[in-house]
Amino acid sequence: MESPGSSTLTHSFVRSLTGGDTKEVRRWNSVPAAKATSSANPQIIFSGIQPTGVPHLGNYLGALREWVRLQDTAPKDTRMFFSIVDLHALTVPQEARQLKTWRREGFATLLAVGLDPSRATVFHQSAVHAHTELFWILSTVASMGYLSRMTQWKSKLDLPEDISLEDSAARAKLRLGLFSYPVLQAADILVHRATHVPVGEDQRQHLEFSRYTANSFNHLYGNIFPAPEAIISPAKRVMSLKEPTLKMSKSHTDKRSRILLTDSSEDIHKKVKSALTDSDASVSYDPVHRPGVSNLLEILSHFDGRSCEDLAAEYKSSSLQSLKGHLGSQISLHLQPIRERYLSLIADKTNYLDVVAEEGARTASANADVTMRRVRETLGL
Ligand code: AQP
Repeated sequence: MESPGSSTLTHSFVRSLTGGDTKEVRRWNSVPAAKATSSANPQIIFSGIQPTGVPHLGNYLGALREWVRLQDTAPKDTRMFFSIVDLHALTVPQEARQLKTWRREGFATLLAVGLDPSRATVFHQSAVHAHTELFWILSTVASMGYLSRMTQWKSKLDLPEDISLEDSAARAKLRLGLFSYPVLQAADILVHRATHVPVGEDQRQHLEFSRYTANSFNHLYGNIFPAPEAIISPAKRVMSLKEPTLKMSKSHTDKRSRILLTDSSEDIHKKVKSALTDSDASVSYDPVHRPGVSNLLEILSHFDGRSCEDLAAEYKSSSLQSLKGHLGSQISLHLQPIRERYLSLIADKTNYLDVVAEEGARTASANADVTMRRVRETLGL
């Protein structure tokens, strides 16, 4: 078992995670050197994605692409667990047949983007029962006050951010599962003794809650859990193509607001072409006053590697239309092999996806059981 807080990554590994972002590197380097990576103390990476629709470009740039980058660059003894977190999807009502399809499509997408089951464990959350057992145990230490201040339950219910649990509208709409969602997320992470969790910026608050809950448990019962560190992708928040002040999301009612990893080149071009910008036909990078065109530049920079300012300077003398055309081509080019792999995995008749999922669940269960044995013993169960 890793000692709590032992979470330093090597310098070059971190640089590759952050695309050379020195601020992030400094943050990593500020962790005490005495606890640096060694084979006696390997890192464990965990992350998940909800099967609430086909993953989109925001999920890809904010999470999935980073997972693959970690898989390909992490030290050999780093263990990795990536999950289709299907129990989380139940925090809003789901139609059973639709959820079943999305679970399978989500799983195929994780393999299509490049996760390699011989290197990373890929599994469905509901197939590993230790997640829900630890959820219950952590809920006995989780702070209600902290949960009530979190934003996700409010945004999912279309309630204002400053609403409190005392409000009658909140009490009428709120269900326990949606409210306690961050506790299950903490259990997902802690049951695997994860030291690092690669996510998009929107998950930072949940990661802080996981660290807080791990500390609360450790304080009461002794050092069981490492405090997990967030690895925030350089693509912190990819915005909606139709409402560029909101993040791109699977559940937005307008399908043209997101580019799916399975979209054809024609669909990608159409969606980028119809992206909402403003009345100014020129190109400049100004996220506050020009969120639409700035979002397009940001997406392009995540594929191109150049800064948004450099790209804006290049497109200053040409048109917004040519920026959109180039962006559509770049996205199509990058997503085409993913789409092809995805289509062949979904069409496969050999039960390959089921076999990988079963094997993943076995490996993840074995790892989670190590934690649960220790937790049960500590609690006297
Ligand atoms: N727009 C985004 N930009 C950057 N990262 C994003 N992520 C999601 N949207 C963006 C990251 O993707 C990972 C998986 O997210 P999720 O599916 O578990 O949940 P979510 O954040 O709630 O994603 P959606 O698409 O908005 O789903 P719905 O509509 O169902 O709520 C996470 O690491 C997340 O940060």
